[in-house]
Amino acid sequence: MFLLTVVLPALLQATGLQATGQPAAPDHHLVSIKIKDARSLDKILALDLDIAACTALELPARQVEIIADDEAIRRISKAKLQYEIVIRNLEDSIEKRLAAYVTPYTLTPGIGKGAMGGHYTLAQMEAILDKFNTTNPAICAKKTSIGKSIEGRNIWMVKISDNVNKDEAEPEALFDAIHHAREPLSMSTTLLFMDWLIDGYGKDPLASYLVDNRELYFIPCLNPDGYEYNRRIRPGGGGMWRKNRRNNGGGIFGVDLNRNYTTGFGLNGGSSSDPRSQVYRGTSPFSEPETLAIENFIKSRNFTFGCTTHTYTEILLRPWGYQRSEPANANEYRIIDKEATKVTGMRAGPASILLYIASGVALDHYHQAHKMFGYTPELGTLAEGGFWPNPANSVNIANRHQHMFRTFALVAGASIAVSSVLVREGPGSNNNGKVEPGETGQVIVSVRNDGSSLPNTNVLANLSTQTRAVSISRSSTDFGKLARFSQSSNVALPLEFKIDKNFQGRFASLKLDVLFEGRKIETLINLAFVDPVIVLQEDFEKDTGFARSSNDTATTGRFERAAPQQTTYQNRIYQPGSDHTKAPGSLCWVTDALAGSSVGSRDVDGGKTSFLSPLIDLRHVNAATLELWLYYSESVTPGDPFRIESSSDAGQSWKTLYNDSRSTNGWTKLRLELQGPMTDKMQFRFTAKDDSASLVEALIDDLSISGIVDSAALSILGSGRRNSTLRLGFNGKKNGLALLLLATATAKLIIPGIQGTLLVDPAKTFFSPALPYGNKDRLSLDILVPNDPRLVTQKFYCQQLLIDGSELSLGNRTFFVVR
Ligand code: 0X9
Ligand code: CA
Ligand code: ZN
Ligand code: CA
Repeated sequence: MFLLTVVLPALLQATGLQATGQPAAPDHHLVSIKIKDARSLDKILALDLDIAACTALELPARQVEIIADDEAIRRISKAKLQYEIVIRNLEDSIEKRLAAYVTPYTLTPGIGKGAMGGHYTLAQMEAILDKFNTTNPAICAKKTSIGKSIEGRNIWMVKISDNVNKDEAEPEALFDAIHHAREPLSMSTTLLFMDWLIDGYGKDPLASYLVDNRELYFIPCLNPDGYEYNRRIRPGGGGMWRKNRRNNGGGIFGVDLNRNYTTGFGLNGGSSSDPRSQVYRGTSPFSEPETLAIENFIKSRNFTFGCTTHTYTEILLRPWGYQRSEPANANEYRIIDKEATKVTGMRAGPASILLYIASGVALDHYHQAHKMFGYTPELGTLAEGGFWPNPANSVNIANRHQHMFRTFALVAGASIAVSSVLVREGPGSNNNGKVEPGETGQVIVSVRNDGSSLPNTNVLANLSTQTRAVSISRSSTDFGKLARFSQSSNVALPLEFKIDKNFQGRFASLKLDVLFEGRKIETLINLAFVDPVIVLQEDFEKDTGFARSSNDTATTGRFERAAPQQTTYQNRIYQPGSDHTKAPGSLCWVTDALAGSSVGSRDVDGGKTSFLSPLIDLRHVNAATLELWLYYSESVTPGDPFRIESSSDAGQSWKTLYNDSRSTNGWTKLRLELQGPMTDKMQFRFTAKDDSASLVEALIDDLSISGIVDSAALSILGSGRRNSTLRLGFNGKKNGLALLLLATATAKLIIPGIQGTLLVDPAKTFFSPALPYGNKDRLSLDILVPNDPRLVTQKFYCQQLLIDGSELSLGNRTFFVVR
């Protein structure tokens, strides 16, 4: 018996027969069909083709990707649709592609490697769920079966929360995956989110908060039969089975589980009554044990949120699916969309409007029958491997969508955010727009709840001072329990502080904490009493260590430092014919400088492209801002955003400073405030991407960093690479002289008659000739790093000695390392 069950499927497969006694299904091809107008989409839908992905309908270059056998291709061509076979023999081609990845890979160290072409098998998923539980039983429950599939497999559910075996009064969210058997990434992305919660508990503040304050339920494989079937027909990955394994008779199998829900069942042509169809809805709502199991499970709980994950297209869908309109609370959905897509810039909207009508789908049912928020993310792109991405791409896709999962878990309950923090002069001030020594200042805080329930605690704002000369006269605002999807501000009674009238400093800082449910959102408030100055300026005419990222996924239009050529499309200049710097400047960072020979050539395509600054030491800069000139063109609205991020830990984590899909229609100056304490590992990243079919061009030029610095400041821009330029920015005094101290060792010496501290070892210091400031109060000096291998890894410490008449002062110490 044992032998039979193991050998029989393999034998049947070898002879081209399946266990049903039917000949193996013919291979499929990936076909892309152009949509010229609404009628051609209707035509495609009427042909009942197997749709794999669909570009959002409002885009100019719309297309639908179809999984088609030879017979389907004949129907497409008979219908006179314009099509292209993108991948022939899809399954074979995927299997080969995945087999080429011999290196073992893990999604995270916590989750092992996938045995199905890098994707997890059902048995592996079960083992992973068991491991989650055994290593962390306090917050991750044992897997529980919510029912059996049509072939008798268990449908597993796992709960993650604190006091996990108790039913607590915490907001509940549901995450399910694998409604469709061929969408393994929906499972692995969900498992990665679970892993992050469990592993991050007690370490990561957000993971800990979510585990402590939510009850999160996971069903990572709703369709185990279909999933196992794919493994049987394609053990190395690449199976194209979508539905469950219902025997419809006549050798025809499967019901589309995502057409089998009551809400909208069978309406508006969004499903099929033909058992052969890929969107066969079944004989009645919940005719299938899998959908019935999840429905009964949802009825037994009190969910406010349901995320039912699919692949692919890289789009976020919400109700309605079955009719072309939005539900009454579309505004609440829009608030969630905005946060959920912040990291990826994914397009979000009603499924029926963005894609096509699909009826009897889970997201509509979650919304209508269970009053949940219902979302379907469609993860990944064809370029990344479609339904069966390579391991490297899977890791990428799963990681970049984690912010969305975290957002969903958050908005299932209260999700408090600070909308704005404004500082203005208080009563009795001189009304010059600046809070100055001797005056009172006010802080106006606006907070909002972007989530679907009241917080458990009141929301408080607390003002404290970081500077001794500032005293706080009103330190806290109580916003009460902020209602769901509401905003509030303390404008009627602002927080108040006073600055000592004898305060001599250039700069003071305050801290504002917004507190709720044991969480804290910190905002630093900078008060400047002198004007900020430019510390570093970069026109990109030389190589100062800015470099393109090695993680680019774009296939064309990647960033380079070059002189741009003009590109025009429909009378609009997408790429200007010159940089922003005054002549003789000519270079800037641009997404392929050459003019495209035709529309869409040489612009960003097929993914993202980034360039990064070198690491910059900005510890001496207060209230720092990044200024730059941007020229951004995107042919559709809303299109792909251009993003600027900062890191204070050498690129380990990033904070978004700018994320906007709007075209700038010319060179535009951006001024971006850098929050938080500056470090010696500051870095900036600039990213253009084109996930949708549109024309994208981005150019950056004339960048500068400004802030408030003490006397004799010195800043360095450069990678330290041999033969590259190091740019030194000196801040001093008009008519003064700057001396550069360059040393190989540090010290800490007070020298009588000199202000400040000597921070380099005088015995190991070189002095530059004196540099005259003339009629400016800043200087820029470029040094070419010598091409001397003996200097590699040598660290040089630098300090400015400023000579201003008879006054001498020493500034901050900074450094560079030769590479
Ligand atoms: O068709 C589906 O079930 C989903 N797409 S998939 O390619 N993963 O099969 C989309 C469901 C919701 N979409 C619409 N109502 N259009
Ligand atoms: Ca709990
Ligand atoms: Zn799907
Ligand atoms: Ca330039």
